[in-house]
Amino acid sequence: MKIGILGGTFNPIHIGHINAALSAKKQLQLDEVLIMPSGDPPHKAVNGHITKNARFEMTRRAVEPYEKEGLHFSDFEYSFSGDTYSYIILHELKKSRPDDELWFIIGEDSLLTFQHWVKPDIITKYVNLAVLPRKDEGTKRALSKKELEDKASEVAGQFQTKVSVIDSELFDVSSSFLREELSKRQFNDGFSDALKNNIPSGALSYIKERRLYEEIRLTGPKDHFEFEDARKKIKKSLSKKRYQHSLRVSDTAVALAARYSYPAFPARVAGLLHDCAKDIPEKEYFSILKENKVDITEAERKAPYLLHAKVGAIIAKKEFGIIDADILSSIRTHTTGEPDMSLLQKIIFTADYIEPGRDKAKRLDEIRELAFSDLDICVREILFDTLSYLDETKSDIDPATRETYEFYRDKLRREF
Ligand code: DGI
Ligand code: FE
Ligand code: FE
Repeated sequence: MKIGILGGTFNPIHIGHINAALSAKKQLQLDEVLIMPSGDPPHKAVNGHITKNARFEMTRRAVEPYEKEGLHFSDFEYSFSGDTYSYIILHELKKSRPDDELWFIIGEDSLLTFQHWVKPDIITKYVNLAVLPRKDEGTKRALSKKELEDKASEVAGQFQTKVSVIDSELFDVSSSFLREELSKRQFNDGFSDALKNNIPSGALSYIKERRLYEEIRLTGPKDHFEFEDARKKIKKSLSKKRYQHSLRVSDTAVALAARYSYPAFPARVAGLLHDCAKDIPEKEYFSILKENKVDITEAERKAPYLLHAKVGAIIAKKEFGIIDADILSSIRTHTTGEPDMSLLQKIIFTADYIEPGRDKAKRLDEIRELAFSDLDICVREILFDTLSYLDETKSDIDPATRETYEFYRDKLRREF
């Protein structure tokens, strides 16, 4: 088979990458193209505090819909530890598929410096080169077609390999522009057209969920010292037991955030504040909610303690100065959940249930394990147990609790 290999940091992956792969595939009549994110390249710092895992997952989700067009995500380079110079990767790749003809897809800039790469002679022993021309971006030198063809022949001659210049429609996108654009947004914001048009939708939804590239501008506690102020304030407004529970939920939320590549600080703040309204007398809930024009369900009227979640979101905003929409939603839904929750909503919902001080619920060992292996399944199981507990105790069930259970039940059934 003829296989193309498109490597890169993909920070983030964009339509230009996808088109490059498709053009190379068409022109060289490749059977497939492997889209292969780099590990942590020895010569290049990865911008935007994006972890290797995040780049992988973004790329994997972006490429998935192009499977049928012959593009495949490849974790080949990811599985390497240590130095990941191209010559090592390509040698290993060739060993794993000795009968395939490999075409390494590189940009024009890389062709110009190819002679100075580490062991170019080894690279060309195993692969041919497919070169993507680039547009002039001002500072970068762009060659004329003829100059590029000449350079390609020179490299082909010097290393005794095939070098083909891809005749592709160039896409004027750059990852650095997209990073810049991404860093301007906050969780509440949608994506600009520039982002929607240039980043494949699978990658975009992952960026939203993990809040990648977002410069998280919290009001309220922004740093450790302000967190300490909030902690002291919460300590005063809650009973000792409830305060200690809040600290444990905060710590558990941070652990889950680390597990699911969500930023730690908003998780820590949301955990601390999730029960901030718990010790307000129930009759005040009704006036606070009325003042803020928030609807009350039938179940909440019968079991007003449920309202500490909705009231909590209001208190967090007014008394603790939180504006981050993700933190506020996670407080608002921490008791019943809601369908299609954000990652942080699921983290807080789960942390509240599994924090180490909890011992009453059944199956806690199993659920604690699930929390760190599959969060959606965990949320479904917590809701399943909660519903059966409410059923046994003949409590009123809030529609949100049931709808959330049904949402995750059906979602997971579809994925199966
Ligand atoms: O505030 P916490 O005690 O830390 O925890 P929480 O806010 O999750 O509240 C837990 C209680 O809420 C638990 O006893 C189950 C109950 N609950 C959850 N969904 C419903 C519900 N109670 C009723 N009546 N209806 C519900 O839909
Ligand atoms: Fe609560
Ligand atoms: Fe709680």
